[in-house]
Amino acid sequence: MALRAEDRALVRALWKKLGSNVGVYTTEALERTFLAFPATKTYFSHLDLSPGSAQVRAHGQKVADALSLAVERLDDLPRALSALSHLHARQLRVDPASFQLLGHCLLVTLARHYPGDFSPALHASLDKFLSHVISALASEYQ
Ligand code: HEG
Repeated sequence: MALRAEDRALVRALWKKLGSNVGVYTTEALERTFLAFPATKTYFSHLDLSPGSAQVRAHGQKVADALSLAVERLDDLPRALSALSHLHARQLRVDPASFQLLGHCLLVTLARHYPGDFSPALHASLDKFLSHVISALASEYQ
């Protein structure tokens, strides 16, 4: 489903509000993913995954930067994320089904930190945005 102008506006406004804290929330989303879906930890056996780990925080910041790039390039997501898709598909060999799990945990994290903003409309728009990101990330798997 295409992102409508209203979806883009809501996602961009939320991202503006998150400001420099995007990495804080992606890190929490990663921690939730590892707890709720422990099989995802197998890809990170070379990292320290203990609570508060600096390595998880550093990885969370990388994921945050990729998502912020996606917000900037909503019209061009497959191209913006093609190198990252290639990396996950060919080198990291991450099961693309796990992208949904991280997306879900990010949605929960943002809902928890921004309860007042999290209207059904924002929920729906963020869900669509994350679906677009996930399908762009999955594009190099075919
Ligand atoms: Mg991935 C590295 C983004 C889901 C496993 N991931 C990365 C990097 C980025 C990124 C930007 C760094 C790339 C680089 O160093 O060049 N990841 C990213 C996004 C999403 C995602 C935007 C989904 C929204 N990744 C994801 C999931 C898994 C995973 C669900 C596994 C369950 N990513 C993974 C691994 C690495 C990256 C194992 C390498 C980590 C490292 O060795 O530092």
